[in-house]
Amino acid sequence: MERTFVAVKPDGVQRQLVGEILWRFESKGFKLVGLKLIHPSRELAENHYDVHRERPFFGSLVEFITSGPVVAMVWEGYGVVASARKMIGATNPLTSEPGTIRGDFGVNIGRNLIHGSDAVETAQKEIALWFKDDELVSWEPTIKPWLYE
Ligand code: 3AN
Repeated sequence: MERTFVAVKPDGVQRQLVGEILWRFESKGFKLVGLKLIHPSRELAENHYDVHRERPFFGSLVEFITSGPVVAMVWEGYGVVASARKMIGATNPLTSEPGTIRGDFGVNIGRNLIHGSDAVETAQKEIALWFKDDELVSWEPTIKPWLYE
């Protein structure tokens, strides 16, 4: 069973899209196993975006992600890493497909609302960076939903 890291960025929180975004992942059938509101430190933001350190937008990216609270979450389910990326949409919201989160709610690449891990390995690293072990909860629904064969 896979897990992925998803974060509603400060623009998504301030535009009050947290409920909408949670709803999309819940109703798709993924299981919430971690959730917190956190104002990220510069150190956390720089670690999270380490692969972009040499990119021209690194400074403004870190500035933005540390500018306010972020909703950090971990979702679990079969194929959740790739599926979450699909639900989130392309990096630039102007070209993200309608029906995706960025495609439905965004217009600017620097304000693209949400982050989702790009691969299973990245997800493991990001989950470990943002969450302590005891902040993640493994649970089984009492009533089995009709999601899987
Ligand atoms: P994604 O979040 O779709 O995986 P990445 O990993 O390529 O996209 O980029 C990480 C973040 O950096 C994006 N979510 C976006 O906020 C920002 N970013 C990427 N490319 C640009 C760009 N050309 N100009 C400004 N910000 C960018």
